[in-house]
Amino acid sequence: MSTVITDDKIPNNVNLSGDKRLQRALEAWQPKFIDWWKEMGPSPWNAKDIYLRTAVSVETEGWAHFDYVKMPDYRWGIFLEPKVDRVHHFGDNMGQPVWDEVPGEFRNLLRRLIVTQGDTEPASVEQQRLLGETAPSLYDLRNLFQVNVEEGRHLWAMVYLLHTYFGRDGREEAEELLQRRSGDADKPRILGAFNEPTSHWLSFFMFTMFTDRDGKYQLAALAESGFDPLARTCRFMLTEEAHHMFVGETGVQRVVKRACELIKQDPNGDVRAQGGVDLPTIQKYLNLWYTLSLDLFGGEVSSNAADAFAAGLKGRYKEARYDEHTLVGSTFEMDVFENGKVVHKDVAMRNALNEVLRTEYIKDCQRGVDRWNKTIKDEGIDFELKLPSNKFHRQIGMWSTQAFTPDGQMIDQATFAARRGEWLPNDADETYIKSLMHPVYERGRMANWIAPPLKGINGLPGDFEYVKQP
Ligand code: BYC
Repeated sequence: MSTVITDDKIPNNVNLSGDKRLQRALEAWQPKFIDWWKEMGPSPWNAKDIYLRTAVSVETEGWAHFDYVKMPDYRWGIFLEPKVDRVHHFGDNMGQPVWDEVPGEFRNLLRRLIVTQGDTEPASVEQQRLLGETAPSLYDLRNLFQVNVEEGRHLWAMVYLLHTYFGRDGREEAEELLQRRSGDADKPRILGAFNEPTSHWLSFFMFTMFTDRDGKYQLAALAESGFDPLARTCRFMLTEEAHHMFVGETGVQRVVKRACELIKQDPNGDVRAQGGVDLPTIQKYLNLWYTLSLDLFGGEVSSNAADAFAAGLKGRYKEARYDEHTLVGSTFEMDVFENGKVVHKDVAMRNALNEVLRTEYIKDCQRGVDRWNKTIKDEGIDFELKLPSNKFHRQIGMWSTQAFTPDGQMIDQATFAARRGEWLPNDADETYIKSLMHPVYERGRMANWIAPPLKGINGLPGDFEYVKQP
């Protein structure tokens, strides 16, 4: 099962050629995917040689191959972690063998989870499609494309599941994944953050820091699934996801570092006067992308989450760390919004599982922000970046009906509207950040608003020609 077939049209370790019908169906989807890539991906760069990592197996050592490749020729493959004996380890079916086929009663629930996951992948490529015009260096340009092609592979991963296990419905869903468009009024992507513009590199770094990190937590929860093909698929996707968050966290860290350097260079400590991104503006973009990403965990109290856990389809982050796995009768202590007031109370655990996952995610985000603050401190600057309250600027869930300040104070909507531009990027901030975005495509050079990376990709130097120039 783990043998990789690379000479097929679609590289895979799932013995695709052993199921001719499925192989034909996926080979029929492949040109539609390529058409979508050419229309909605980073099209002007399709003819360039990019130094990319391609997944070639699921072995821990040596799973990736690095070489120059033109993006439309990227070998998007289907890779599942090898099958091992597993039983349901949470929910109502604890101890029963995991499923290799979709159980009829959970078909819709499972399809919805897979389609929602799949929809985010092409959405992010669409959101980022124009960033190649303004990358701050060849290193960053290459990282953008690495993230893009791997999101494409993650789409393949979900499409494989839809085609293999959901028959005609699955094939229709796979078509629709290529038809919805990020930000389109008539056929938007499913989840909020994936319809937001990512129109410059500061947003890209915040997106890969915060939104890709939602991906880590959602994939980890699905990697626990009692639907074994989904679990095995998501486990391998997590391997690739780590680099995306690295791009985000170190990207922001480099912008922060440069801001600190420019504070010291300017007689008035004015970063903008020196052509950099000032720390208060970085805070606003952090506020924006963090809160958009908090929404991706769904409502705080959710019967969907309870159903998915009970069925054994979606677990908690690293389920094995917990002592109890049925969660019947247990509760989670959290803030809820009741009769216009914030109340701290116990909520039935199964219904609180979106909040449980979000709580783990928040801790992980905080670790990243702590590292950014260490950079600021090491530069000798007195400033601290902060994660805003989980109630601030929410559009999904119980906090979405009420306005809050970034430190969690309840306020009326008029006050929020009047102060919004202090907390979230305003038009002037957007205009300013966009004014900094000019391509820097000479080897080893970096835009003025960002510090160089500590090291290059795959042990190569920072001034390597990551994207071949004509
Ligand atoms: N925007 O019971 P509720 C990634 C909908 S990112 C719009 O509160 P539930 C990646 C919800 O669909 C990871 N709608 O929440 C990152 C439902 O609608 P219906 C993606 C939203 O269902 C970067 C209704 O509100 N993976 O991989 O428990 C680059 C009530 O829902 C939103 C997944 O999301 C929203 N933010 O949880 C590339 C995993 N939130 O059904 C990739 C799969 C909720 O009533 N998805 N709604 O019409 C899930 O597990 C769940 O669908 C969610 C929602 C966690 C998203």
